[in-house]
Amino acid sequence: MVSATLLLTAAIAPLASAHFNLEYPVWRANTLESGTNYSQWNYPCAGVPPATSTSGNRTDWPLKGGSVKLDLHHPWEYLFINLGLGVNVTNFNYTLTGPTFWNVSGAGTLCVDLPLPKGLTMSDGQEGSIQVVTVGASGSALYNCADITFRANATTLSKDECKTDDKVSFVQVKGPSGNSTEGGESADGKKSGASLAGLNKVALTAVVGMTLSFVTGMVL
Ligand SMILES: [Cu+2]
Repeated sequence: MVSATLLLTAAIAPLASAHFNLEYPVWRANTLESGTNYSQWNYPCAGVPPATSTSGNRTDWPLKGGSVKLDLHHPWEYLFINLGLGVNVTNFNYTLTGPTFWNVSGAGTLCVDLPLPKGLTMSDGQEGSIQVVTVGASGSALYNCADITFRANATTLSKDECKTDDKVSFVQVKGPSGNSTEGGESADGKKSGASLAGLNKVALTAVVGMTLSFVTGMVL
């Protein structure tokens, strides 16, 4: 005989563990912690202000792009990872999952090395923020941000630190060009070369139109 309390606990547990963690670069704050005013439903950064010179997290990130590590708790989501430049970013106008976004399946760790869009050259000490957006079945989005400083001596995470779980995979949704590796237009109209380090290792099926190409066994 299972008690009503136990059943209720079992029903609530998935909600409590929902949403996602931005593990790297270190997020602005733990937006899943109770007792805060943060909510991942809030655009653009879950209600968490950016790091300042005296408070908050700011991670050194390589000049040409770096690692992004997520702990995903939902069975699937559409994923957008964006970059904005400056100390107090208001416009996350570069897409790092470009030219469109990813369709992610499976809960668990997703870790990828993301190159910057083509033509975007950073110098040592420049600041920016990474915004991670996930969209679920309802069309509502969840947000988390991490503040970064571009550093010439920063490196991507090691292979040991940056492993995607076997049960997690993603598909890059094709842009109108039908070729996800040749870049597209970002919000500000600049070319965003979407040359994904990881996807380049995989033979993508070039299909014209808004179609999906399945990527399995991502080892990044
Ligand atoms: Cu959730």
